[in-house]
Amino acid sequence: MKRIRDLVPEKEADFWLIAGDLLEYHGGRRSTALFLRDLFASIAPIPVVIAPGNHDPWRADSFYQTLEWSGNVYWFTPEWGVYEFPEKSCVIYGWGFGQPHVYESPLDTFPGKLEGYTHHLMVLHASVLSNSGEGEHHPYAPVTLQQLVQTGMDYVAMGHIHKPESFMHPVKKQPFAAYPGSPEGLTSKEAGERHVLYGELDHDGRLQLTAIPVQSRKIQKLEIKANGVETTEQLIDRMEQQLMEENDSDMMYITLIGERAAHFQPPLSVLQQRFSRFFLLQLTDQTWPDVDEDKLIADGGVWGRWLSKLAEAESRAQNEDEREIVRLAKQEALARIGGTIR
Ligand SMILES: [Mn+2]
Repeated sequence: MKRIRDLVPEKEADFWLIAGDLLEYHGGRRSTALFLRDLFASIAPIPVVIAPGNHDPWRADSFYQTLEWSGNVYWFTPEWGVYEFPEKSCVIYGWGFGQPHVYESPLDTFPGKLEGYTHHLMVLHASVLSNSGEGEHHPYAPVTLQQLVQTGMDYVAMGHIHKPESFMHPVKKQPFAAYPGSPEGLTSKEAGERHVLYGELDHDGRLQLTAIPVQSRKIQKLEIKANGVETTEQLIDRMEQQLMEENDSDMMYITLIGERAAHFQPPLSVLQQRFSRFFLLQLTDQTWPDVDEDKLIADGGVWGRWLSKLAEAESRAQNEDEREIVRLAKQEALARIGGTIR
């Protein structure tokens, strides 16, 4: 949040638009809200314009209403709001959640644009419905792209979806609405750089949107091949080489893959300690041992019979899904068999 705040004077931004889910109504701490209050006050008089979302609805007992915020902080509420900035010939429209669950389109009640201004911006926490009809079953505050276009905005700053996405205006052929995505990765699905969007709107309504990375740490998903590895030291060497350039501050989700020596099982707790320099390290072992299947089957022991049965299952498989299940079962079986080989 501080890095985002610092961008405001650095870019000489006219407005800081925040499209909701800024903090949690349930479990959000007063100290977090006070931190935000001070942060927003520190850039006064530059306006900070906030549209509450489903996690931070505009409720009488929310920090938005119980704390005193500096005069440069503007709120939207479940009634459509309009803030006029005549010195910039700009109007900012917005709507906010009043409670966590809203299944209607807020744009159904949009009162329309004001006359006499050059620039029209909107801040909105909503779900843009995809044309394919995919996505959540009961999306919060569902809006269509068509509805957004009809508002006639130059730009709609959107929140709710953690994955960055921008929407092209069908006539102007330029982005006119966008989700910046979460500025910090929240789960392992939100890997890599995380951004805020910096927008420049010129007098003819041309919009330039730039994604600026702001994350404190990156979530990184990596695969490391353990092919041919026979000792812990060999594996550590290989991991060191691959992780050499990675930042300590990052969160590493590493999957070990490949066919390794049957007698060698990667010692995850040792590796965990060895690479404890990372802020977080989560190791998953998906290697499989180089078991000599033909020999085991020829020997006729219990392992051989297990593998024969899996081979039968594979030949009986009716389609690719079934074959995939057998392959996964075989990998699992080989891993267990490998664990017993000296
Ligand atoms: Mn949300």
